[in-house]
Amino acid sequence: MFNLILFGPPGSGKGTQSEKLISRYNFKHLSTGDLLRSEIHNQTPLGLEAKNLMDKGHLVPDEVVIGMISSALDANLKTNGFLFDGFPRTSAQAEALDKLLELKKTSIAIMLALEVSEEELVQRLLKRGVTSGRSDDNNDMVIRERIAEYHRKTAPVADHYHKANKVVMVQGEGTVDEIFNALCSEIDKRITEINGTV
Ligand code: B4P
Repeated sequence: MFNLILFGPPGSGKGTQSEKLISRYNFKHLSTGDLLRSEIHNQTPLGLEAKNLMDKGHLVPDEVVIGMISSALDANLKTNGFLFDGFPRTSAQAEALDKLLELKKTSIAIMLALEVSEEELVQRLLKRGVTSGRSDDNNDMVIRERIAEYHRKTAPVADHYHKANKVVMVQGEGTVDEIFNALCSEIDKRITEINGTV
């Protein structure tokens, strides 16, 4: 199983690139943002709690997202790899993910971290807010709070994987195809290393 984390601040293109990557590599896509929006759409108690936090630009509690990921892993054991998009977002989530994967006798092969400037992030999210109907995208203050949450709680997650030598930084500004090609080249390199042909 080849498992990868697509990492980066809100609006860095994780969702955009994930769609293309799953179609090329046939990974199982696990996006905690999508899973939470589906709970909100279905008006479940979990969705109502999550919406309240997401609309303020805050993260949803660790136990909620870890529970969602644990169920999703169990439901997809036959995949040839997972693409984690927007997860893990805290150090506690990263530790939980390592343990869940270990139980399944697998691990993270690589973390690809998209680098995008703060002004570009804000512009992209405001632009998406015009058409997406996402309430966390149409307010400059909420977007900046999401970016602040990222610096406070999510950026340290990269250190966790740095220690294991699994992080590769990728330029996240440019055309979608340029960024996609850079991501594919890093994935292909890692697959080759793992297969021991280098
Ligand atoms: P997410 O759904 O994960 O999404 P995101 O951070 O908004 O953005 P992403 O990086 O996927 O951006 P995208 O590709 O779409 O999170 C939403 C919220 O859910 C969080 O704030 C949090 O509250 C909660 N949550 C989710 N996971 C959680 C967790 N694990 N723990 C706790 N809480 C959690 O791109 C954005 C825009 O940029 C798009 O409009 C796109 O078209 C555009 N774009 C993409 N690439 C571009 C490029 N190269 N050039 C120009 N524009 C580009």
